Amino acid sequence: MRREADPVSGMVEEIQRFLDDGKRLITAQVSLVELDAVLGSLVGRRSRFVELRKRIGGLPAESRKEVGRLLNAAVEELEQLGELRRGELSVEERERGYERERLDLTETEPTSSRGHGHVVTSTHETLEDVFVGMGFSVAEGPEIESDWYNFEALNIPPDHPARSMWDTLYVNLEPQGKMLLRTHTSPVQIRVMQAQRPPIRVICPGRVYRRDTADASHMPVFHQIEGLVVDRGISFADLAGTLEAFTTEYFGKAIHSRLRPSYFPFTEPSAEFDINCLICEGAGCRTCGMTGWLELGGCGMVHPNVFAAVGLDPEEWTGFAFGFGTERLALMRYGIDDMRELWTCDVRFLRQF
Ligand code: FA5
Repeated sequence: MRREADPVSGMVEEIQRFLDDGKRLITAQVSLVELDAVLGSLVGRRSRFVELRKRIGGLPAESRKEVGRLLNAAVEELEQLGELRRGELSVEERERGYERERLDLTETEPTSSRGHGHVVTSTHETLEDVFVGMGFSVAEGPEIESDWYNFEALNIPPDHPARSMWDTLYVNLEPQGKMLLRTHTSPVQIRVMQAQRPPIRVICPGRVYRRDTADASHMPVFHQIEGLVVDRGISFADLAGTLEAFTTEYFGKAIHSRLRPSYFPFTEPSAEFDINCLICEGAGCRTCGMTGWLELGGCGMVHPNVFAAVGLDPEEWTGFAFGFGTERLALMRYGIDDMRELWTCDVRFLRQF
């Protein structure tokens, strides 16, 4: 037969369990926030203690006082233990905070090896800064061009002998058809004149492609920077003055430049723009082909046929254009004697610039 449990001793056992569980929980907490939550569930307003106290009312009257005293003693013990643990945890948390905020003056940052722009990129950027400072804006065009932009609009019809100087790779594209890797940045002149009315003062930097064999001053892939000025009453003197101002700004006052008569189908008259070879100082070396001068680019007054191709009246508008090789400028500026060095991508070399 099952014996009825004695409610008083059952309650006493439960208070003991409440005390044991409480002690274990309080000592197990590792943060003040968690400790507060545990104390709340043990002795707070909606806690195990409040529940036990309610149940004391259901015990026989003669044992209520004794059981109540036991419960109060258990609560007091848990509260004291809670205070003790709170003190310990506050010290630990403060120390952890000090540790976090401690400034280790012996700590060293590992040095990172950040790269920087290639010398051709930084040359373009410097050139852009110089020309923007002179009132030019910057335009870009596609590297794969049509025959019309690269040749015909520039007064180079299909049978023109100048085409052989600028031989290049042709590609078939959908839907454009036969296209070519542009041989110079001059097609961007055409695109700019189609897109905006004069006055125009623009530079066009970019990559170009030719069937040239790599040597100390040539590469099959290289960069140019094109310049175009169109307005009323522009003269050859404006061209010479602009190039002189650019040379002084970019190379310094000591560097001389010269214009040599030349021929380009899209300019008339045309000239080559040379500066003193900075490597041999005019004595002659393999970079300047023993001449003492290094050709930087071509220039001239915009040909009337080019104006006609873009619908500008050559009687009303005049202009000049120029095109430099960026690598040649970089060689000159940094005293590098072989253009191929720029393309070997040896970081020990590139790091110097
Ligand atoms: C032209 O490309 C003309 N479009 C320049 C021009 C623009 C003339 C506007 C008149 C008006 P040229 O083929 O000479 O011209 O090339 C211009 C410059 O590019 C050269 O002076 C040289 O500095 C550079 N260059 C030419 N070929 C190479 C090459 N293979 N490698 C590196 N640089 C080169």
